[in-house]
Amino acid sequence: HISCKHMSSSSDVSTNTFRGYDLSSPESNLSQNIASRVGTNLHLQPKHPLNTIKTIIEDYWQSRNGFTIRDSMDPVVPTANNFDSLLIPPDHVSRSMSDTYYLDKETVLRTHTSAHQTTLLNEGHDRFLVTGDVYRRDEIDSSHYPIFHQMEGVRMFTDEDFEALGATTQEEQVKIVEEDLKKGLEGMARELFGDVEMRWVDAYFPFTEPSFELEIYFNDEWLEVLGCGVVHKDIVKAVGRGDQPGWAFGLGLERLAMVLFSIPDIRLFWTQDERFHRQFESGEIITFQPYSKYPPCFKDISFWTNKEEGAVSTFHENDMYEVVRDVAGDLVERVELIDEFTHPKTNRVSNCFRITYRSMDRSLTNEEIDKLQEQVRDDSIAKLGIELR
Ligand code: FA5
Ligand code: MG
Repeated sequence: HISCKHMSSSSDVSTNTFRGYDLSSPESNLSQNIASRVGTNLHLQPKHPLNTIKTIIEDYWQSRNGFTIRDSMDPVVPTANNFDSLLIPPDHVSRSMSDTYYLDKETVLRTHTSAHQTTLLNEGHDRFLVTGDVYRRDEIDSSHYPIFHQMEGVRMFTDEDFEALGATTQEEQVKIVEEDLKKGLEGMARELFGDVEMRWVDAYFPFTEPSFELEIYFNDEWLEVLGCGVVHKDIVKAVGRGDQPGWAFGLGLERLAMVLFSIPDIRLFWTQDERFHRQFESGEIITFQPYSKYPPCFKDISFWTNKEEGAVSTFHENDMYEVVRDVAGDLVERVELIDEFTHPKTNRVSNCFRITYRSMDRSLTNEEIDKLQEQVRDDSIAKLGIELR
């Protein structure tokens, strides 16, 4: 059962601070709504589906080689770890305030578990798995939530490994690392899903070369479940490993769990409803039986953004999603941009967003929804510099 652990987190609404960081500062874009969730650690709650899937994957890798397991590393990290040490360029979109939660200029909520790669390599670990909550400002729908969970795996190779494998040239070694990575991850996917169809897709990450994504065919669709590759040689050098290659992967636990347990909405991982948690008590892979859904309620909001042709635009859709999130929390199911047009004379840009309100656990009253919508309208004016139409 989910405790209210996050109530005791170090966010303080009255001073709008979090662990001493001033969230009202222009250097921060973190809301109390998100800050108060840090430390919930769904992946550590026994029998929670995220914990179950984490355990299956850890057991799989443990049985192949001894991996160091870390699952409680602090999600508050320096930008140096989340971006710089991974060779993510200074102008990369993932660094922008519309995508990432900043506490101050040089401190973020990690956007991926790769943030811990160089720390652990510098500590001397050769094989490790890191699981944790990651944070991204993003759209709102059934498969996107601002907090989700990743598992990172890294395995570095040594001279002895290559001698045993008979690889001498750098090229042969990289090939062997790549094959070991793919074989290991295919085995993991089979462990989870049985006999599934999968495919490798070439990908790009600044911190691996070459890079790949694994997709799994499920419910008539190809689903991207992880990114991976051979650790970039400049990172290997920077952590004092000379030119000995290794591999790394990062996978999304919710994505895998939604497929494995047939969980239809990502918000369900956060519910405290017994009708959800009772089904996972065995700690085994079961098919989730959805309980009755409460009716949705749709509300539209239209406004002139401050985007104008030729002017610097500061309005970003993710800011709108955040306003709705802060007001309605898990009572918002989806926010869609349903209409956008530019006024032919003034060049002003108009947006219309459709908000779907629905609780996972109960029926919402009209009064309650009207109040939420009114607050969304007020906060949009106050925080986004828009003009309601
Ligand atoms: C990364 O985060 C890289 N750090 C992964 C990596 C690690 C690559 C090590 C190479 C070496 P990406 O942003 O694609 O990559 O996310 C990795 C996985 O997290 C995805 O494949 C997906 O399973 C999951 N994921 C990404 N975004 C979301 C989201 N909004 N909601 C749920 N799961 C997500
Ligand atoms: Mg991706």
